[in-house]
Amino acid sequence: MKRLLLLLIPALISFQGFAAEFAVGDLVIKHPWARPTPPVADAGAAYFIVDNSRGADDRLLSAEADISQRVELHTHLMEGDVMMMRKVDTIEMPAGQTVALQPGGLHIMFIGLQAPLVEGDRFPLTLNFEKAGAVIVEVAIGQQPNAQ
Ligand SMILES: [Cu+2]
Repeated sequence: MKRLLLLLIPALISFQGFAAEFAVGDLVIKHPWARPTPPVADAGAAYFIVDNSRGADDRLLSAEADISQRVELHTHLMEGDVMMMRKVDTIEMPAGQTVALQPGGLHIMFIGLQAPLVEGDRFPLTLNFEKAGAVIVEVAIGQQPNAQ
């Protein structure tokens, strides 16, 4: 029993250190984050960077989370003079490139939030890539990381 406890301690420490990078196949997903939402907000968004510098062409097919009724892939487009959000079917991850999901651009959209997104909280987000497969990343609710 004592031996088991000793083995568990390093795992707990590394969990508290919180890895802001998540790897799946040749992809590295960096700094998933979401803005806190006001108490009455119905929608929220998450952002991260995907480094595909080592891999072949891939694409993000969908995302899943249990914080909202729907999870969609979105981008921003200019329509006339107005910036509009639009649902997209997939997000391309070209070989040798780094793709940033960031405010004003590509993002993961949560529609029908079950509860407000609270600063300091985290939630799991499943990303389904066509080639690399599925990966669960931990989204940190707070301000945009400096690395972006
Ligand atoms: Cu959106």
